[in-house]
Amino acid sequence: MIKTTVVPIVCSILILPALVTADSLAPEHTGMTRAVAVMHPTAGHEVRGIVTFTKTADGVRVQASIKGLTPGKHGFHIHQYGDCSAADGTSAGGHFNPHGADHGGPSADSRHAGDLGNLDANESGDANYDRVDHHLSLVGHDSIIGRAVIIHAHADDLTSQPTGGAGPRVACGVIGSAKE
Ligand SMILES: [Cu+2]
Repeated sequence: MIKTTVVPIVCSILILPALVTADSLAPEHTGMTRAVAVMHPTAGHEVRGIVTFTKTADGVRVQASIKGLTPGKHGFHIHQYGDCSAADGTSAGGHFNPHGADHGGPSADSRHAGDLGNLDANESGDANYDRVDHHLSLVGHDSIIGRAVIIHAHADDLTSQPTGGAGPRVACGVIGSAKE
């Protein structure tokens, strides 16, 4: 009688920690489904806002709400390094481009992973952006976590190499994991 109850208890004590460890290392638990970048102005600018990245069945939904822009289009990219320490934002490096592709627009077949196109600010300098992207990932080798979102002073022409001629950087924000 005693043995039959003790053995299962001992077994669960030994096996449970092993199961928990294996489970937490499983691929579905190492990923994340939401990320956020809080955009801060570079020196001499007043551009601020929030960019969120949400994993959906169809891709990663990118939503941005930005203020303080000049009216019109502004290049909007993910850059390689999550380093906004330089006053002009250049510490974020070039476009995030893990596959060595040419620069292009967001719907181009060949583009940098970080090529999100343009924000389009209204007369008040506000811009909203909402589209589902098929090149971005929140996990693995191509993960955008820990990289930076950059907003530029000028429009991205979507063709000039390697940056679309978007000019100086007016805001920078590091992409971090967010609550699901
Ligand atoms: Cu850029």
